[in-house]
Amino acid sequence: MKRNLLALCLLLLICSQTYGESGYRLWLRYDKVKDPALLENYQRMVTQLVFPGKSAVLNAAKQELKLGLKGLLGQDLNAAAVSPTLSGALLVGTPASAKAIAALPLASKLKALGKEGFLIQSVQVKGKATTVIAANSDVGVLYGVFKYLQLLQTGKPLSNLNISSAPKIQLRMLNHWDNLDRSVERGYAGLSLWDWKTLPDVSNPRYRDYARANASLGINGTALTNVNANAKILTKEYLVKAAALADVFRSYGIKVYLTARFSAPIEVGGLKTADPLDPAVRQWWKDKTTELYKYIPDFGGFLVKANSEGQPGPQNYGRNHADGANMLADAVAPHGGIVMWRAFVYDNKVPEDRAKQAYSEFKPLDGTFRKNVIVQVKNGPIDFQPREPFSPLFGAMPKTPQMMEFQITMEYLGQSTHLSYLGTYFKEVLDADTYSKGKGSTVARIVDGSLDKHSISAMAGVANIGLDSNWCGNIFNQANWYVYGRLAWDHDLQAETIADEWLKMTFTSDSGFVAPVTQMMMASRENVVNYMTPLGLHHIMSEGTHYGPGPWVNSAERPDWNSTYYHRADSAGIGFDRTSKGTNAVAQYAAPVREMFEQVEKTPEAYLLWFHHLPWTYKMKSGNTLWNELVDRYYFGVSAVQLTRHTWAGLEPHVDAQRFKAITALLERQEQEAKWYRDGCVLYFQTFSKMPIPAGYEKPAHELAAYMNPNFIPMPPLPAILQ
Ligand code: BDP
Repeated sequence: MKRNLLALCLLLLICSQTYGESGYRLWLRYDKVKDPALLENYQRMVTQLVFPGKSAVLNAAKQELKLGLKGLLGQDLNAAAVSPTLSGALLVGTPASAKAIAALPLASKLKALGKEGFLIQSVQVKGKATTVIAANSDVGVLYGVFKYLQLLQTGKPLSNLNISSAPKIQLRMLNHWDNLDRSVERGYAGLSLWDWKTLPDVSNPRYRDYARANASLGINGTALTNVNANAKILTKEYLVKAAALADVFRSYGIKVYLTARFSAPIEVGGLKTADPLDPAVRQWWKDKTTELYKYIPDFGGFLVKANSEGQPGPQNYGRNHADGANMLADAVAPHGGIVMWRAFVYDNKVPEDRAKQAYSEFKPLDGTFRKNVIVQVKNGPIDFQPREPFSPLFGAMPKTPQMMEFQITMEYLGQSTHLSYLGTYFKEVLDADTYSKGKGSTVARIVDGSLDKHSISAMAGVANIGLDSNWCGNIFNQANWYVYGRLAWDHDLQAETIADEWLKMTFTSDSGFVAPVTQMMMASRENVVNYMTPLGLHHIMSEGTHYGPGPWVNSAERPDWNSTYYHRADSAGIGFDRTSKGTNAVAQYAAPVREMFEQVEKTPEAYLLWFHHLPWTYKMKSGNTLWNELVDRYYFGVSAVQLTRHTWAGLEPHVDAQRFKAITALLERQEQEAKWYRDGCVLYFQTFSKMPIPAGYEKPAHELAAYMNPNFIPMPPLPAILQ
């Protein structure tokens, strides 16, 4: 009997560890504080919970706080008191929910925090040392609670607190490219979380955990469905399912948005046309929207991809993007909804550089959109490449609010197998100066609405989340969800600070771990750029899957899906001439950015081949020829991944076995695949340059033909015994 019990306990322990260390808990692990002195100090500082109020959001906040305190400090506090009676009380709420907060002199501070901000402050209440977490709204309280738990998770002091924080951007969105059959377009972490079959009857607890994770970052909107939309989502059958999700998310301050297929009036409405100026079509959208708001009273609005990559849109009827967007905007306006209209448009029938097309179509429409339309612009002019200059649309439409679309799912950066921390990428774009209104007109200031004084502002990240037990396919990809959310809240934060925070919450606060891994993360995206698309190369990946090298792709269904369209390598040189002598895409940027990209000597080398076609012997700043520099970068990218692997291998004592092994295996794979990109690209470009790979570099393992074979699989060399 005793032995059975022991075996059972052992089994339970193993199971809980297996599950626990799979990565499911993300950065909300709440394991007990390890350092005994710190734990004791925290326990002394948190003796009582004063958290009145009963709204759904406050209940969610309370539940989270209790869960966190129980896990981190081992304290099971009840929240019954209405006013602090002990030193070390934690007083939480709004002036409306907690009398003790209303009685504190916080009014002016709270005023500055707006709807969603919060403060965490050390105060005295009737002589008792108290920490107050206060906000103007219940959701602000929830955000404050997460911030407070983060302080404990990251080992920060709890005395003399004086924190206040408010989001710089109003709508902080995730875009899920999830289909109704649960496949996820460009998803690399398993099936969609949304189980359309069992909704609305079954509410998977995972929906709540998803909402918790988002709320911990301040994400307050989620577009549930793919931009390549299915009109069925707008039928009653699916609206009740979406409503069930909205019911779960509401307690975490998250609104639901849906993608609207432009031809829905025909496909599910039975009309003959979807012409946005047709009165019957306009009425259909109004009625549909009214119906929708019956199911989801706080529905956020529509996200639309129109006249892009074969999707229907207003241009099918000779109308423009504003006609289409405004029709939907009129339908949602009475309910307080908005329309996020994407500017990701290009057409191979238009004989113009693809990089110029979004600007050419949208800029002339500036000032013609309704107030509740926001134009959603991808970070660069092409398509989420490992590196792109910022899109010239940012700043070019001052009368129209523009939102950022980042891609968290790394379609072009190694998907879920390569380590590439996107914090540095997002910052590079947000901090870029467009000069649209002179120096200091950063992309971030356009997106947060401050530069042109817009009343709505938004940012979207294409989600990397799926049913995988660790949510993102790779533990390190959780950091990309995390950093996206943190920057959407505050784009002034540094990528490094956020990496440090995430590591401490996700793994451990040991500096022997955090310091080297932060460095690994900070370098990781540049490594990917180096072994995939150095010096401004872009869109040279394999066709369709977008995984693996494919600079040779030249027979895609559309010319602008060919790699050769982008790199333009020939015996004279390589690169896309977008200067005034070429396609003149540079003219879409404001001065002096335009001049910088026009002149080869002024163009940062990171963007060189994006804007210039240069001879193989062109002399680089390093003194190298362009060819040698290109090869150097490719090889450097691989060595940097080797270094990363090496660093990681030394960190085993700091990490649980399950996550250590998973990451080790993926880094090994990344190294093999980095060589695959490097060798495929270098050998292919060599057929034009006719120049040798400089001495000292290892030779590619195969001939070019092997890499060009679509069935090529990059594998580590077999152990001698199996060869
Ligand atoms: C491209 C993806 C494609 C998306 C498209 C988009 O390859 O699957 O539908 O972007 O953003 O990068 O609409």
